[in-house]
Amino acid sequence: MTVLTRRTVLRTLAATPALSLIGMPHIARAAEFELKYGNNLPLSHPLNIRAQEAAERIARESKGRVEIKIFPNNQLGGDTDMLSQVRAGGITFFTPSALVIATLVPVAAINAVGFAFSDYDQVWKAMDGKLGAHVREAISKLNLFAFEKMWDNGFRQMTTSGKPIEAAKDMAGLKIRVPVSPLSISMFKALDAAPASLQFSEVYTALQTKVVDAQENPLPIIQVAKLFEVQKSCALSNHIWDGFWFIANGRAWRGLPADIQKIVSDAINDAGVKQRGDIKALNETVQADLQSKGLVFNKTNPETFRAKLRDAGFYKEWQERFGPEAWGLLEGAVGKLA
Ligand code: X2X
Repeated sequence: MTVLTRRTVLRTLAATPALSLIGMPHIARAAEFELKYGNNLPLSHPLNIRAQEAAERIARESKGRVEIKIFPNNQLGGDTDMLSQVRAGGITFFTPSALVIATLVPVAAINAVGFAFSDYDQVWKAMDGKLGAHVREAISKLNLFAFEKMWDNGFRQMTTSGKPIEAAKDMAGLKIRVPVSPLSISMFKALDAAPASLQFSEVYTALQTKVVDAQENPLPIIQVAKLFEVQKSCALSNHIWDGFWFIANGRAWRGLPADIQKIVSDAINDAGVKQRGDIKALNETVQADLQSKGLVFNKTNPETFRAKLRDAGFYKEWQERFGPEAWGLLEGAVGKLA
């Protein structure tokens, strides 16, 4: 039998986690619902800042029953991997861009038709209205749940390490990275460029090693992912409006009690609306910031791009691929396209 001297007692106490000394009620318990959320953006992007806030609100309002663990910046793999994981239930939440979820749900790319939206008023009216509802319905058929409020990625702009892009003719033969999305490939082929699909996780290195010369993304992404370090000029083309759908694995979502579902969806949708405001505010300052870091900006002539897309049959092709209902909803929001 061990005789407990004062010394051994002290040593034992010192090696024991503090919480267990205080007693049972204080021992940290695992949350009843531990939900994982993966995304492809750096922590400093408004999407991650607002998602973190939503996770804290959800923990508070559910009194600790729900814990959402965020895996930012492609920690769990690229977009294609996270899309499989959210379908299989390995993660509960994912925020694919409309372009990316369109590999599963083709109609989801409808908001990304080239030069369709002219401003944010049109965007949010359509995505908070019938067009967004139509896409969410299609997403739900794949046993995924899409929260009502779409999050903002932004109007996409083109950057290059070569000569500036000013008009459609400058696209000829341009090796440009685009997301893994049929619409992006089709659009840049119609512009006579040489598009290559890469997951976002690979973009910085692909530009740095000159596997591609150009890429296209909204300015806040170019800023937080530091793409200005490996690109020279930026053409303000506004060629696609892109947003993120906040989606959940359908089975995991339906498995949550109704009161928890309400807490989670209220927090996520509110955070989404705030995130739109963050991007709007960022849009006021981001160009000056990128300029100060050496990126050279130029305007483009959008009519040359539109004419080229029209002549190449891009609008006609996608009108057929999306079908009359979705195309009608898009044109209802933005006017005639084809
Ligand atoms: O991959 C991209 O370019 C990004 C970050 O904009 C998307 O998620 C589509």
